[in-house]
Amino acid sequence: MSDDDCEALIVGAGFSGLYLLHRLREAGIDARLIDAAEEPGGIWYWNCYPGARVDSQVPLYELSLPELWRDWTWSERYPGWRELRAYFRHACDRLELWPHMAMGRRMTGAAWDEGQRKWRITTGSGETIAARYLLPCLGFAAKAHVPKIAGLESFAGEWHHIGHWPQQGLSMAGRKVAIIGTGASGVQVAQEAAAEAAQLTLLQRTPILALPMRQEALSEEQQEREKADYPALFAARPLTRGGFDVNGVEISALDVDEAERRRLFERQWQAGGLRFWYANFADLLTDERANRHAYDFWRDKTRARITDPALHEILAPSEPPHPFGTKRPSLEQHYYEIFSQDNVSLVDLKRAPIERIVPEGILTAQGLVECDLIVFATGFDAGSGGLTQVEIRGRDDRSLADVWRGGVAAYLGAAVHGFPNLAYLYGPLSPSGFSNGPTAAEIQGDWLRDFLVKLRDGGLTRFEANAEAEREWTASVAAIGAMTLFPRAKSWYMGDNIPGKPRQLINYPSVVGYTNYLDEVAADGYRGFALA
Ligand code: NA7
Repeated sequence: MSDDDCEALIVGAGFSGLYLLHRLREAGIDARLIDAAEEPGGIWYWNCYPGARVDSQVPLYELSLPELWRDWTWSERYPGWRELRAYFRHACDRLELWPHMAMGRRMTGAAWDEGQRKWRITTGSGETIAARYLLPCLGFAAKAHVPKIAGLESFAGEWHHIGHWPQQGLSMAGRKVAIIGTGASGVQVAQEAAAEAAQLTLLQRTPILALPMRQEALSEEQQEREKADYPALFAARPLTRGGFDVNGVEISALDVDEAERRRLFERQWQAGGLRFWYANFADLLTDERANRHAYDFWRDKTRARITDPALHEILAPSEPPHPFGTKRPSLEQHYYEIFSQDNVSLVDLKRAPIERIVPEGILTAQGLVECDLIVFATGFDAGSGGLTQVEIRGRDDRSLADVWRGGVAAYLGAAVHGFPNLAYLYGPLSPSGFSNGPTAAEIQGDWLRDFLVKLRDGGLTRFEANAEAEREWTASVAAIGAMTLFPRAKSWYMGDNIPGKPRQLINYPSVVGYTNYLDEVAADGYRGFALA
C-alpha cells in the first residue's frame, strides 16, 4: 500500500469532485482527490483567458452548503475566473479538504484488477494508486478541440486554445489578434481583445445567438439581505429542468396572442442572463413554430444594436441558422457593439473558408488575415472526451475509448457495463451540459455518497451496471432527445462538433427528471446494478 491508496479516488477538483470529496469523507469513506491542475477550480483553472466568466448567476452558481455561503460574498452577479478560483480555495479551506487532495497529478491510466477488486490508477509522475472506487469528475470540457488546419506549424506568431491559456497571462495590447470560433468563449475573449488589440479579426462559421448578460455589481449588504432566501433557492434547483431557480411558463408560445408573447419575451430579455432560454415558453425547445417566434424576437433585438447593416445578415440572419437555444446561447456584455470599432473586423467563413495557416496569418478564400496571435475558441470534445483520452481499462481489458467508439453508452450517465466500481460525475448521458453545474454536482454527489454508504454497510465491495439497464438508459436519452429540437443543430450537445464523433444527444435533458429517476433507482434497491 502506498500512502495514497484509498477507498475512493476522485479525479478532478471542480464542483463535482470537491463536493463528492466532502460528502464521502463526511460519511466516513476514505476518499482522496487528485487533479492535474496546480489549483482547484476545474474549468476555471484551465480557462483563464481574458474575459472568462461564468454565465450562470450567483448564488445559483455555487454550492448550497451554508458553511460555504455564510461568509462568502461575490463582487459580481456573473463572476470572472479569478474570483471563482478564490471561491474554490475558500471551499477547500472551509471544508478542510486540502489534506485529502494532491494537485499537479494527472491521471494517465487506470486498470481494473478483478482479483483484488481494485482500480490501479497511474499518474503522470509515475505513481500508482490503488482504490476500491474510481470516481472521475472531469467536467464536460476536459479535452480541448483544436481543428486540424493545414500549415499551423508554419505560423510565425503565437497560438493558444482558450482551454489552455497561459497561466501567467498574455497581453493582447497592440497585437494583431485573430479569433477562430464564436461560441461562448469566442464572444468573451473578443470583447476583451477588441479593447486592447491593434487589430482584431473574428472568424465566424456559425453566428452565436448571444443574450444580454446584464452584469450587476454586488455589495456585501445586498448579499446579506439575499442570503435569507438562499435555502429556498437551493432547494428549488434540483426540481427545475435546468438546475436553475425556475422553469419556463407552462404554456405554449402558440396559445397566446402576439402581444402576450412579446410581453414574456421582453420580461425575460430584460431580466437578462440565460433566462430567455431556460425560463421561456414551455415549447421553446420542442416546437419549431414556437421557437421561431423567439428567434425573430432575438434577431430584431440584436440587429438594432449592429450599426453596420452589412453585418446584419452575418451576425443575426433573417432565417435562423438553427432553432434558438439548440446550440448553447452565450451571454454577452457588449459583443454586438465591438463591430462598430475601426480595429474590429469579421470574416464569414461560410463565404470565405479557411484554406491554410501561413507564417503571416490565416489564409481564407478571400485573402490573408494578418495576425501575430491566433486564439482557438473552437470548443471541446465535450462529455466523453475527458474520459476517453485517458487509458481506462475495465473488466475485459477493453479500454473505455474502445467501448465508446461507436457512441457513448452508460447507465444513469454515470456507470458503464464492464467497468466495475467506476462512477463518473457530470459526464455524458447525465444532465451535465443541460444543468447548472453546482446543481448537478450536488444531485449526483449525494446520490453516489448514499450508494457507496449502502455498499459499505451491506459488506459489499463491487458494483457494475447491468448491460440491459445501460442499453435502456442510453436509448431513453436518445428517445427524449428526439422529442426536442436539439437534433436540429450541429453542436457539442449532439457530439457532432468533433469530426468523426458519433452523433447522439450526450446530455439528459431534464434535471428534475433525472433527480426523480435517481431517487427511484435508490428506492428500488439500486436496480440496474449487479452488487457483490
Ligand atoms: P463551442 O460552443 O463549441 O464553440 C466553438 C466555436 O468554434 C463555434 O463557433 C464553432 O463553429 C467554431 N469552430 C469549431 N471548429 C471550427 C473550425 N474548424 N473552423 C472554424 N470554426 C470552428 O465552444 P465554447 O468554448 O465557445 O463554449 C463551450 C461551452 O462553454 C459553452 O457551450 C458554454 O456551456 C460554456 P460552429 O458553431 O461549429 O460552426
